[in-house]
Amino acid sequence: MEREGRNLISTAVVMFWMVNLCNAGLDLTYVDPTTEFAIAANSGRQSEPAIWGDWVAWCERRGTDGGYDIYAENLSTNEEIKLTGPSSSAASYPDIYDGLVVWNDWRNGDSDIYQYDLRTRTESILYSGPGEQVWPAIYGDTVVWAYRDSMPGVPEEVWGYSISEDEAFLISDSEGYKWYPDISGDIVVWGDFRNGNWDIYGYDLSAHTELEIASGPEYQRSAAVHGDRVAYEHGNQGIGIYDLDSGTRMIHESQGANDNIAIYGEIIVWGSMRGGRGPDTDRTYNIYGYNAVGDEEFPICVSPGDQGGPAIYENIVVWSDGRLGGWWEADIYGNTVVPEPASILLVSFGGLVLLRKRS
Ligand SMILES: [Ca+2]
Ligand SMILES: [Ca+2]
Ligand SMILES: [Ca+2]
Repeated sequence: MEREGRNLISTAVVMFWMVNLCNAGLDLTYVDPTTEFAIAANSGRQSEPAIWGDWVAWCERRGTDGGYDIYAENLSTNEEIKLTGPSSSAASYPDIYDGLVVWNDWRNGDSDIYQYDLRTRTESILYSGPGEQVWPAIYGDTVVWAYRDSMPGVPEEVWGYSISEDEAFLISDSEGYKWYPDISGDIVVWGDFRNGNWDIYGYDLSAHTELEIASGPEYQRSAAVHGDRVAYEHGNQGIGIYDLDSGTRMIHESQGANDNIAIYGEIIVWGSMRGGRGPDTDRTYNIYGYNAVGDEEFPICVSPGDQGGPAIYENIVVWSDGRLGGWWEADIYGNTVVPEPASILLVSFGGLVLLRKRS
């Protein structure tokens, strides 16, 4: 009886210690290049992947017809679906949340927002209005996008749309360009040129207040949000991480042109060109990750050719990859972020020591 009690205590102590190890930031992260997998390696160009749950959606220029369509694949069943109907040939920038894929689509002349429900297998228009609605992002009941009067040009407004109320609403029409909005919960973030250089602004949909997230002379254009954490491009010097809850900020120093930031939990991913572009094959775009809790950067894909535009859901990272035929023949690849083997050994070793002490 006493022995059983001791074993229980040992187990509890080991588990407590393992939890503490994780909380102390020792759950280092790692991507094993040998577990990489191709998701869409068709002819033509696959790019701009988005991921939620088992589904990955992307923009595809298949073959040589010049049309751009949206496709999706289920990573568990390998089922692939073409989401855009026959009348579309100019669709791009998909995003996905809980089985609903949204994208911008020029089939009606100017860009509108379309949607495909993977649960009911139906495509429909989500929002059609004059001018160019582009770069949609979705979370729950809300879709956000950037808006410009006409092509070409950089958008100058950020809009939101409530799916349940079938109503669009203005989020920001402040002076200056706006860049790729993202949304998580009630928080919308985007790159903003109102101050004469790129900064990061945001909006709290429940408090109805605008948020100045990052400003100053640095080039801060690409931003992403998940929960309370906003990650953003901090010039060529690194990645900024701003905690909306505590108001604290940290800069992870990482030299290179960092762009296309995405975030899930404590993991931030981005495309980076280090050392400037040149004939040297080392100087191409690669995918890197950063664990904000463990304060550790790790490579996700540094294969030959350009890798860019990553997206992340839980521990799965997907990206567009030009290793085989260059950027215009790019494919979609993915891999998983796992605990680094060394930290698994450390946790196991700690547990072993405690068990031996108790016996
Ligand atoms: Ca339109
Ligand atoms: Ca700035
Ligand atoms: Ca391809």
